[in-house]
Amino acid sequence: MKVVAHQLRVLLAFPLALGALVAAGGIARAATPRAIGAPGEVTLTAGVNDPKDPNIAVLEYLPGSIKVAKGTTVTWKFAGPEPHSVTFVPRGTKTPPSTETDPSLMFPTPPTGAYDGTTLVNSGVLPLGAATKVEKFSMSFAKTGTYTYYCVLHPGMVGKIQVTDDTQDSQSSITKRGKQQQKKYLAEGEAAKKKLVKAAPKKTKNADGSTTYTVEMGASTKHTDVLAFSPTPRKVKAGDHVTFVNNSHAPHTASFGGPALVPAIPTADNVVNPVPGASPQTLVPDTYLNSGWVPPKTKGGPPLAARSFTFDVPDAGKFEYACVLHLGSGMAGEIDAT
Ligand SMILES: [Cu+2]
Repeated sequence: MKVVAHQLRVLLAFPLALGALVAAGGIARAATPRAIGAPGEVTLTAGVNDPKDPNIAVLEYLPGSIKVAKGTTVTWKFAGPEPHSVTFVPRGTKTPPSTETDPSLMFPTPPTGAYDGTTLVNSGVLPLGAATKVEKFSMSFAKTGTYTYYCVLHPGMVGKIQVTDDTQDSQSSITKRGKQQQKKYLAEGEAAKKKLVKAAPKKTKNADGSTTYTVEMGASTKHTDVLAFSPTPRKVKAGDHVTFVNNSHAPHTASFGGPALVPAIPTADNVVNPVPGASPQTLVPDTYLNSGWVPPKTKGGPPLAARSFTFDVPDAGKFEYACVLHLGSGMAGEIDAT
C-alpha cells in the first residue's frame, strides 16, 4: 500500500514539521496589522471530547462560525484526545480536503502572513498520538469576506470565519456560543453512547452449534462520534465467533494482543492492513491480531461484508482488543470466553 507508506513517513517527520509550524505562527503574528480598536486575538475550539466520557467526541468547531475584524489573530485550541485539523483551501476548490484522498494533509502548511483565501493553509492533524498538552494554531485574515475551513479527518466538520473591516464578536460571546453548542452536541453524543451500550448484541446460531456474535465498532450522530465498542457478549464460549461491524462514520480497528503488542501508530502498515490476513482469523493468546482499518458506513460506500471482520474464539480465555485509531479516546474491549 503506497499511500500508507507515505502516511507513515509523514507521521515520522511530524515533530520537525510541528517545530516549523510554531515558528511560522510566530512570524505571522508579528507581521499582522491590527484593526483599530479591535482586540488582537480571539480564541475558539477545534472539537472536544466529553469531559465526563472521553468516548464521546464532538466533531465541530466551537462555535462553528465567528465574525472577526481584518487583521485579528484567530487561535484554535486542540485539546484532544480526538485529533482534528483547521484547513483552508484556495477559494473555488470543489472537494473538501481529506486525508483519504491526500495523506499529506496530515502535515501542517503554516500561513506565510495574513491569509487572503488563495492558498492552502493547514494546521495539520492535532494532536498526533497521545494528547500531552493543548495544541494551538493561529492565523489572521487580509481581506474581508467569508472563509470556510475544514477538518481533514472528519468530513462534515466545517467552520466559517466572517472577516469584516472593523466589527467583530467579543471573546466572551465566542466563548458563550461555543459552550452552548458544546452542551447541545454532548447531549446528542451521550444519548448515542447510551443506546450503543444498552443494545443487546446481535447473534446468529450456526449449523455446527456455535454462535456468531456481533460487536458494533463505534456509533455516529450528526455532530459526534462515539468512540467505543458495543459491549462484548458475556456468553461467548470456545468455538464461537465474534464479528466486528462498522456502522459508524469513522474507520476503526479491532486489534488484539493488549497494550504490549498492539502498535500505537494508526497509519503503520500492520495497523492499516489485516494481520496475519483477511477475515476470519482465529484468536491466539498473547499474539497481535488485527482487522486492519474497517471502513466507515458511507452513502454508496463499502457494503456490510467489507465493513465486517470475524475472529474465531478457539479456547476459553481473555482476549483484549482496542481500536488503534482511537486509543486516546479509550476505545477498547475484551472477549472473556468460557
Ligand atoms: Cu476507532
